[in-house]
Amino acid sequence: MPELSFQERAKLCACDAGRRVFETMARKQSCLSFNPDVTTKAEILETVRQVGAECCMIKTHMDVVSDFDDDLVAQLQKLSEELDFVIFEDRKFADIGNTAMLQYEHGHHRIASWSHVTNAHIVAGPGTVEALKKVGIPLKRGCLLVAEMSSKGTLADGGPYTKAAVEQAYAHEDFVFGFVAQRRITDHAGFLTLTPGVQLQKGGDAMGQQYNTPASVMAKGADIIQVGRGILNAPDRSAAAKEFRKQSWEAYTARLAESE
Ligand code: UP6
Repeated sequence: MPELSFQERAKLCACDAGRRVFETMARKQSCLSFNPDVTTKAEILETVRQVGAECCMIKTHMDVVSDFDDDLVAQLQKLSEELDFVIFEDRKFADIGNTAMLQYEHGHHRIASWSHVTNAHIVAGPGTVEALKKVGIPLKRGCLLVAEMSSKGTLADGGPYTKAAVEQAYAHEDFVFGFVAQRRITDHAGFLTLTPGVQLQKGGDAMGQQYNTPASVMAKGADIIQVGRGILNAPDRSAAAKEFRKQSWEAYTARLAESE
């Protein structure tokens, strides 16, 4: 099947937030999502200001932020407009439908009210995503399903579990627009693949994370490379983000050229 551009794929995506992601990638020429996994509001905003211009998406873990408040959300939203990126709260919902729905809409973080995109595990069965969708659709939100993980020994490793994620995505295309996965897992061009576990050199950390390079994950069908410490711990974050952006965008354009 010929490889389609992100603009063309936006038209095949049935989810409002998903289309916004594809369109942002095309407009900005960026396949880079950065996760500032830091624990204070000031550090998050500082790092996003440093690298947001290079990114199509900023992925957060608000439950690690000690001083989370509404002002952090307001400032992040403002930066998302100024620097043109989509906000993705990596909540990895995994509970029964009713609980996941409450967690998405309520509580300290009220994720659905500000995050364009969130994600979910499929371990509890289809009820999780069905319930999240009830909250997310009226707000034009979107969801990625965690189909494969980057960590050593993961049970989400490409077998029947991963296939079940694809089935759940097809059943909810207006809300689910893709996967967190290590490679492309469906031919449906309206679904997007976001791949975490990316650094400029192959390797890992001391706690089971496994890293591949931008070019190698893009060759396996990643559309967005998810990078955290590869940028966060770099001596010049902005320069590092530029390098990740360049390497992944070049791999994307090469993929398009090869399929012509
Ligand atoms: N993440 C993974 N692997 C997965 C799914 N999600 O690493 O399979 C998330 C982590 C972290 C980020 O929760 O926020 O992606 C990776 O960060 P790092 O680049 O600093 O390892």
